[in-house]
Amino acid sequence: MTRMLLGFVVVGVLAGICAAQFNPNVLCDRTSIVHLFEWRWEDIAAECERYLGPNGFGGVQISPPNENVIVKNPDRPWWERYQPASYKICTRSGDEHQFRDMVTRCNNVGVYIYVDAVINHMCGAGAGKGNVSTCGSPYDTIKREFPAVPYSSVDFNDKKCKTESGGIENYGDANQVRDCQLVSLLDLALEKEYVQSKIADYLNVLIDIGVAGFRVDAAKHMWPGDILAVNRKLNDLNTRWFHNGTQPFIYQEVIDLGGEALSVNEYIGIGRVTEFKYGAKLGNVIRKLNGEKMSYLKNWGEGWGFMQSDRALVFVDNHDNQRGHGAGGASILTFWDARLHKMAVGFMLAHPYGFTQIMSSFRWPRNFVNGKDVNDWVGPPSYNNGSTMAVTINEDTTCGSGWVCEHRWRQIKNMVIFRNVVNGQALINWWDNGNNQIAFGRGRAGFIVFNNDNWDMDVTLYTGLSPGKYCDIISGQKEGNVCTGKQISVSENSLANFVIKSSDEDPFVAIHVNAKL
Ligand code: QV4
Ligand code: CA
Repeated sequence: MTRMLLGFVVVGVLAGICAAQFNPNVLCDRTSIVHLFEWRWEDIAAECERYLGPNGFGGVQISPPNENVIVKNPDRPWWERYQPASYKICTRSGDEHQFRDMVTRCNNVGVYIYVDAVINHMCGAGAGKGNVSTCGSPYDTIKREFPAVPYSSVDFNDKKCKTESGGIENYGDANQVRDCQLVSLLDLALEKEYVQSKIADYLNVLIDIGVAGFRVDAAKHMWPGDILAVNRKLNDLNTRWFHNGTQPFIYQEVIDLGGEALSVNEYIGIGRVTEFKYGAKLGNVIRKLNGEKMSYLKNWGEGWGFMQSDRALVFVDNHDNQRGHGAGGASILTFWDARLHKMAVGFMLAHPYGFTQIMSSFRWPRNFVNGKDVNDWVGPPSYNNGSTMAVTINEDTTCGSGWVCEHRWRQIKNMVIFRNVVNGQALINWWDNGNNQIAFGRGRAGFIVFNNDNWDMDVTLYTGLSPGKYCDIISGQKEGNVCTGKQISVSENSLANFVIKSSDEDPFVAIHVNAKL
């Protein structure tokens, strides 16, 4: 209680200082987290130790760890995990023992765990009565009973919702958006102290195990005051890994592309908020849709109508909009458009705006019928019995078995490191050609150049870096005392020549002080 009151004071009085639930809680030389979508806890633990820790990743967003109903039609879709059956830690990703082991091992190498918290609703109304759930907990959606929590009919919003169908019919009505069912998912009465307590109990179990924060799923469908009430009940983080009095990082999923009955501004006092305009607009720019050009990125950030930087959680794509769910539509750049995706992620990680998240996906048999992907539901690589396949690692460090592992792509991994190296440095020395060739520096620590025009680029630019030879971390990287890709010479007066062909595999170049020969 006192802690939250304090939180209020901080928000009100010391605005601008990143405090409490706005702070991602990553180690101070780390600046990004990766969403290991649908990964097993065992694989995440191994990935923290063998890859994420050594390469400077700050943390992992995991898929919902609580028990969900098993959906058989279609066959085990990824989205069944957004249909809770109870708060037991028991899913296709693993059981509680494996979860604890993951959190401990990741925390021990300074890579923290962020839980996708599905607290707006339980499963869909159509699930019926049974115990076909990942841990066998029973449910009865007709009677609205979830005895393993327990929740009963009084804990749902059926009376509060005023639409005839019981579902959200009009997104222009904020009451419907909060009190009615999102795609028939049983909507919890979050204003009830009892419901808030049950949710807080669940989140506190996770906090005590050692997680560092939460993605609040479907936050737009909950009243800000109710989310705040849940936050007030949360414990401080486990002092085995975090400083005394550290609050969980909160980032709320609110899709606000403008023109809705509610806005992200209602949520930025509680914690960070997903800035969905970011990926949608960056996709337009890199795809050159609607006359957009990279030179227009000069005032990227608040200048584009985004929320304030220290409240924003940003990504190029997420698990929804990479497959046509949620918002953003056709402009979103995913691993399916690898070359443009890498440029977008490269730009995001070089630019100081927001707290950055990398998407790490699994491949699915995409199949467009009349413009819609009829396989948008397909779940993670799995065996016939429904269990999720292990992530395998190829000799060249990429992943196998259908796991895409964008975070292991050299260009992306190296840009995660770039962001760490230039952390806190201002964006300076902007240059552009009025079209799609741009360049900018981050203090005297790093410099990046893009050529998204259809012609070759050969320019000499002021980099701000000290003289010497640097390895381009996109076409290669520094290994020992050699560059495996392009090498860039910075002169006595900080100038460097950049040649980027429009046909280059990746038409951008990035250098930083830690990649100097
Ligand atoms: C369907 C119909 C309903 C009908 C119902 C009848 O759509 O109109 O009433 O059948 O039973 C799945 C199905 C969906 C089905 C629903 C209930 O896709 O067709 O309803 O289950 O059975 C994910 C998926 C959803 C999925 C849901 C639950 O994206 O397709 O629904 O999980 O399994 C908005 C929100 C935003 C949301 C985004 C997708 O503002 O909050 O849509 N994003 C988050 C998550 C997302 C998740 C949810 C919210 C729900 O990122 O992954 O939805 O937890 O923009
Ligand atoms: Ca709701």
